[in-house]
Amino acid sequence: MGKNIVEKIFEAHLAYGELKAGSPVGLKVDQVYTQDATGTMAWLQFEAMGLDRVKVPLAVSYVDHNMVQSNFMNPDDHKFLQTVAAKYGAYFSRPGNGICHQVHLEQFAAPGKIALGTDSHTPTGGGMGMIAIGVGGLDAATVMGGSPFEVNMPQVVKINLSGKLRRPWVTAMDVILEILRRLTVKGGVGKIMEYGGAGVNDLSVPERATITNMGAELGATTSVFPSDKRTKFYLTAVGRASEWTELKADRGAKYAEVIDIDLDTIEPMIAQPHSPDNVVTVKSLSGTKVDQVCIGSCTNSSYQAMKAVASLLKDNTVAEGVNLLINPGSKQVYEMIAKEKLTSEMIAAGARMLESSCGPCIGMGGAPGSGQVSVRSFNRNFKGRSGTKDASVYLASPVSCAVFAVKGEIADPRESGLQISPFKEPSKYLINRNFIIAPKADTTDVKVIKGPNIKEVSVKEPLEDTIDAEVLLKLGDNITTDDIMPAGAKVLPFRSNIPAISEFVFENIDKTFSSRASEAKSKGGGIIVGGENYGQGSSREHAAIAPMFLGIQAVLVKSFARIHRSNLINFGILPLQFENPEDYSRIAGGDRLLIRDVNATVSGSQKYAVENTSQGYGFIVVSTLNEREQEIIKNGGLLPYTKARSAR
Ligand code: MIC
Ligand code: SF4
Repeated sequence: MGKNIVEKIFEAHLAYGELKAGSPVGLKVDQVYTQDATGTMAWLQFEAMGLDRVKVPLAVSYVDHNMVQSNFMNPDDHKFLQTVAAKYGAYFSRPGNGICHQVHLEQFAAPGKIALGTDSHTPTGGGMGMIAIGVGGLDAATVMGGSPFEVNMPQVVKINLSGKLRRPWVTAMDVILEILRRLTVKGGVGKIMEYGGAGVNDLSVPERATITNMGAELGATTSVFPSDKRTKFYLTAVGRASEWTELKADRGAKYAEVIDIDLDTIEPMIAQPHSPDNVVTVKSLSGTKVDQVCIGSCTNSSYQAMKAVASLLKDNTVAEGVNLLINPGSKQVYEMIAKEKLTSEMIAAGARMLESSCGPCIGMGGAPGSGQVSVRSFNRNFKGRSGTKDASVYLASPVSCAVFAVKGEIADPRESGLQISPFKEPSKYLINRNFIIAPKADTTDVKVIKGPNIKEVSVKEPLEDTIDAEVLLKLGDNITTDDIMPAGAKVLPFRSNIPAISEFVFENIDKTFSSRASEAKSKGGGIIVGGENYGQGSSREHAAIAPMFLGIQAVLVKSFARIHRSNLINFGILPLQFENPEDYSRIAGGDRLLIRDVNATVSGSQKYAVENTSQGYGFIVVSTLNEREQEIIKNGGLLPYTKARSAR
């Protein structure tokens, strides 16, 4: 029987299990990478395992998020990450070297491999024909410690591309925005998007990477393209031709679903506030005044994107009412555009050039003003993520963004009257690895340096047999990890300090949450109730560790996003779902919920009888834990579970 690409890669890496949708499979992982905002926890957890060296063929520690350095905390984290990488045999990508996903694509991504990253946009590597999956820090640490990575086998959906993009005004960003419009932020949950069809050939690796990167916003486990002559061309151009292998689906390969996209029909698209799937055509918003434009992020900061932007800005001026911020994705991209005098076109037009880092995408600077309109070539526009709660953030391609910056308003780029020079994919990129420190064989003399803000990882007690807890918060659908555990310049410096960061849990939704939770902790703890797709967005495990620290026992929702569900389990919070979604509307904030025989139910029927003792009625909730997850939950999380196993 013909195989699809996902089956081929999974099969070649299978440690245990069966490639049957929904059942757990263990995979041998080739590469693991961390970024600084999630990496400090991941590396502290790795350190706690007591091993001498990482047990994966390649590990990389990147620094790209916490770059504002308004005090000692960020640079202390950087020093820790540098020394811990040196100690345990990982590469270190120095601050300034660029956004992890862009650098990884340039330097390490290779077809046919499996990579994990402690960041939800790790699927960027899918543009290179690899399976690249975003995970929580503890999952990454366990895999670096030599365990296989366990995931429930996703369904494989084929996105069948035909035709050609109408360049230069229509870009890969418009393709993924159109897919988000059709499928929504829940459309990819439990699925891998595998791209195929004749239209694949029209897209370069960086363009494919834009599409797989933002596949994260579909909720998909990952997305992957074939490895073909365009992949070979790119790998050759970045000096890694020997890492190319061909990878394509067999004729007759089976898919759970096939979605057809004709590239010829794609128009410039834009996501409106406050969700990446709230997509319409750019044309339909023509005339909307713009205050800020940001170009960059791991989605759209390649050489190709920057070159297009520079060419549009050439001999133009950023409109009077607009601030334009640009962050090239990597030092290599930056160096290359500087050499070609493209940065001078940007600067001359009035762009404010930022360093190669996440920057405004995660609210590390570049917040828009009150009530302002900001259009960004980024991937997420959740309310408040920019740092300004009442800002209206839109998402569009770098080309569209540059047009808006010059025009001062949203305008169909095709009718803007601006010029853009044709782009030819370079056959040779500038290559400079001087900001990547390679691992050394002998690490005995390396000392790991931890600043005073770096605190040990908190651990939960084993699961209690009775949960009698208060509903501390009742939320709607699509709650993001930015809602649960906000990021931004104020909060991100506390990523290595759980007691301190816990004070910010749900801060943008309910300022009293952390104090109420702390109060409830001694009286049985708290429960959070939510709707569909709870925990969508980032991989930050702080959205589970901090609630755990505050005494949250269970999260009860209609459905979960994948990475967040795993993070809850890893930190011992019971992930529960309504058996009958209609019971959601009966619960009120402040109700007390009572569940008995929790341990037996976790390893038995997984159907829990819940008593709402405040309102006096009962209902059923379920969990869908596989065997390993059941044991993890009972032990109080993955760390105590691992300890218990190794003590056996
Ligand atoms: C994000 O885009 O939200 C982040 C910041 O990159 C997160 C990781 C984090 O919270 O550190 C992600 O996407 O996983
Ligand atoms: Fe960084 Fe933004 Fe990409 Fe997250 S989405 S990795 S914050 S650039």
